[in-house]
Amino acid sequence: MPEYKLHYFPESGNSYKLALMLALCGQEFEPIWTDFGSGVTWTDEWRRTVNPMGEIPVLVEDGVRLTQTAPILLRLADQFGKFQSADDAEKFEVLRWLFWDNQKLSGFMAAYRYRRAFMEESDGRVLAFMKSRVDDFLKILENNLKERPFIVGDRPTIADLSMTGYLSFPPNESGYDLDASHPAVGSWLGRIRELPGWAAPYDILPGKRMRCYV
Ligand SMILES: N[C@@H](CCC(=O)N[C@@H](CS)C(=O)NCC(=O)O)C(=O)O
Repeated sequence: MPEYKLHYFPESGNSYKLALMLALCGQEFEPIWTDFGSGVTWTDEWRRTVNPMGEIPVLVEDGVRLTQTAPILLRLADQFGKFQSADDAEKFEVLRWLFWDNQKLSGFMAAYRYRRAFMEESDGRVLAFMKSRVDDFLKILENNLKERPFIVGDRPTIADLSMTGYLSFPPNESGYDLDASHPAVGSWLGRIRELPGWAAPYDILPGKRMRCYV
């Protein structure tokens, strides 16, 4: 079995995507807590030694550093034979939603939630713009999940694990009570929580937390 180390910080939904996938595949990892709030990932030293893209998470697999959650999830799905697509048509769908999630849902939700909950001051106009984008993306997700139990059909795939990344944290951080505002999304999150081995973000991403202002 490969040996994994995960560079992460507890509030990172992108880190949670990988931690959750590893947990659901029965894999352990060594957590490497990163002081994201202090700006360490912006330093030349961190970028030279950990990730030139300046991003968390970084998964180290048998000493090899891997970044970008979408290709990492694809790789883990192949390695462990779990949460894969059944055929080429489904693979296209999984990729389509992974790209959408990275650019739209997770991309905006991550930045919106971070500014809203973990920054002492935030520009109200920036927050309002980001929220309007997140509102639209959640509507798209809700409509998709009204039609099917999981993102691309009857079974969970890595597209589901990617998209739950930022939606599994306590509701006060994002300000969205999804069970009330987006019932199909809320039910889907419930189905994900029932997967054997599921764990909540702050239970599998341990260590010092950032100050939460909301
Ligand atoms: N597409 C990337 C997104 C990673 C990402 O944006 N990570 C955040 C922390 S959760 C980050 O490091 N942001 C720093 C920045 O945007 O400069 C992935 O899937 O790994």
